[in-house]
Amino acid sequence: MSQPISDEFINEANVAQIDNLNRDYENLGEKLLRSGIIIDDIMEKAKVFSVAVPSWGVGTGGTRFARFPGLSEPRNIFEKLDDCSIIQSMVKVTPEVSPHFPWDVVEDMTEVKDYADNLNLSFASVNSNTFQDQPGQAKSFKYGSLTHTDKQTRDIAIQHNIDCINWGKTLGSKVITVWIGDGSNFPGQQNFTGALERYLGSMREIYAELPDDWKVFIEHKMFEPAFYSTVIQDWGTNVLCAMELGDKAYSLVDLGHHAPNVNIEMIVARLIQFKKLAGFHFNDSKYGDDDLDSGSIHPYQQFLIFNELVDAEMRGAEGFAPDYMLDQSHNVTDPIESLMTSAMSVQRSYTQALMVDRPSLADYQNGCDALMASQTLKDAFETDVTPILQMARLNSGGAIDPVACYRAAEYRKNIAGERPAVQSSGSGIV
Ligand code: PSV
Ligand code: MN
Repeated sequence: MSQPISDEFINEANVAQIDNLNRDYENLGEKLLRSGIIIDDIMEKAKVFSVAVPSWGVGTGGTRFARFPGLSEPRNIFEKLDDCSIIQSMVKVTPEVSPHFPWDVVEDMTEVKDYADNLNLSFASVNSNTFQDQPGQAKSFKYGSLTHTDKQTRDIAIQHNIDCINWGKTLGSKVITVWIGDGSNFPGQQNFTGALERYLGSMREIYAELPDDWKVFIEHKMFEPAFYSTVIQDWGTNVLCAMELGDKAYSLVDLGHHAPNVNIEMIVARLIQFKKLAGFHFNDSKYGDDDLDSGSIHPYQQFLIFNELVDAEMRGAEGFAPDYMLDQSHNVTDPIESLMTSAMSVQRSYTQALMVDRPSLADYQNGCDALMASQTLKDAFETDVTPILQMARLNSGGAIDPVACYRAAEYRKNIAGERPAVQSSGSGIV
């Protein structure tokens, strides 16, 4: 196991910043109190916020063109968990890891569970992978998996999802997320209705294997790897399927999986209203499914999504219990740094959304005052909640400035001997 960054090291790094933080926190507290907001209440909520880290996110990502390996990359699920524990030790909002199978499968999955227990990490949703063929696979997924025209191929994909549920049971997970890359590249290549019927047939078989306390999350995506049509292409198809399947099926929103400029916060509101919101794969994008760091391009959109989520939380919307997860690919940054800043960015949006003066917003909406309604949201978004997030981290034993602390610890350099450089520089998503 890699040498973790110790609590003492984090505490020492914090010492030099505590006085400034106390002053900043006090000033902000005073200012917020003028609007009737008690800063400690907000800080306590920010403290219990949590967003899961994807196991594949700690590896250096790549594009279709190339992958440029980084220093001391994790080579297996155990080393990925080590990196996840570094992230958690700094930011204290990422106690869960979401594994991807078969990438993270080992012969005895109890070893993975024990290893995570030792690191105080637990497991969020398990993710199946039928968008790649595995070595020795009897039938190929080149032309589809759960929706393939050939039943034997569909059966392989169904069985893989059932295997994922079983691995997830060992890990203590309660959710399987299903994303398929199935679709077509040419008009006429695929019968749209037939493909969706086959999808539902396959998903019914998977659904039947869910333990009583499990859920299945359906993830849609507009395009890629299929470039003309994708079977589960948007939230409409997604929620129709979730409704067809039953109460344990929910629709997951990956922020990169929509057409440009789609109003994602409105999709979120609709899914909440009909009790079908599974949760999120947070990331950001400029052009398509870019998998950029959360909040790096559209922080206001991320805030507006949380505005809907906090609205539902405050009014106690029935069945509202979304799962939060990051899903990003880090091609040019240290994945640990990107995941830390992304987790904090998502926590920031949540905290800003807690600042919204909801009674005033409702009055402006009812009074048809468009300008002031919009300004009410802007006021919350423009509040610098940094001292609240820093204080929440400090009180949880994390780092006031996680990136600076992580850099000072020279983690990658220290473990380079244990993790020889990965030779491959080929392309790939993980
Ligand atoms: C597909 O683009 C996706 O968003 C799905 O969540 C996959 O499981 C993940 O990325 C990793 O490829
Ligand atoms: Mn995703």
